[in-house]
Amino acid sequence: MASALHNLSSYDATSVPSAKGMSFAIVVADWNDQYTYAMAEAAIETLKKHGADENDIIVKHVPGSFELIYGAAWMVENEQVDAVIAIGCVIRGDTPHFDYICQGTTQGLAELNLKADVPVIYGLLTCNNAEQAAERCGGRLGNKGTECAVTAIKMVAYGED
Ligand code: RBF
Repeated sequence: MASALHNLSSYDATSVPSAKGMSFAIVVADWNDQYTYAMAEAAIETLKKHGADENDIIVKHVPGSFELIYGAAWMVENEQVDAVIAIGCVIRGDTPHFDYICQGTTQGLAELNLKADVPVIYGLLTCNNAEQAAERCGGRLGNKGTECAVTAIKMVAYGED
């Protein structure tokens, strides 16, 4: 499970509780949208596959990953959902900006997780290059969106036990 080469789409479907009656918000960053949209699509498909109704899935966009913090907090505050999935993809560039965005976004989402009444799922890809992103958005390492959806369902069920 800890392997960097873990396939993000491979999981034991029998271990996933039914998502029937559960509601979700997905916040998607538009930066690197060829990757983030693929993740969002996979997340939606996976939630539906496990029984969630399409009408119980809210999708809202933010400009970049850094805005996922506000976007996710807004969802927690304003929408009656059982879990929020934050989806973004940061790709290392020539400046240290990458590190600040990754660190800031991660810290913001972690803090929100502590405060929020519902789970906030961390769907931030932090990649050294576009190839690493492609591998995790439907490529040879699966799709991070699938993993996030499964995690969201399990965390909602965790609170219901
Ligand atoms: N947002 C992302 O989601 N992924 C990125 O790879 C990314 N790279 C950025 C690189 C630079 C130089 C800048 C200025 C912004 C970048 N952003 C990226 C956007 C960031 O998350 C946020 O939207 C902006 O910094 C807000 O002005």
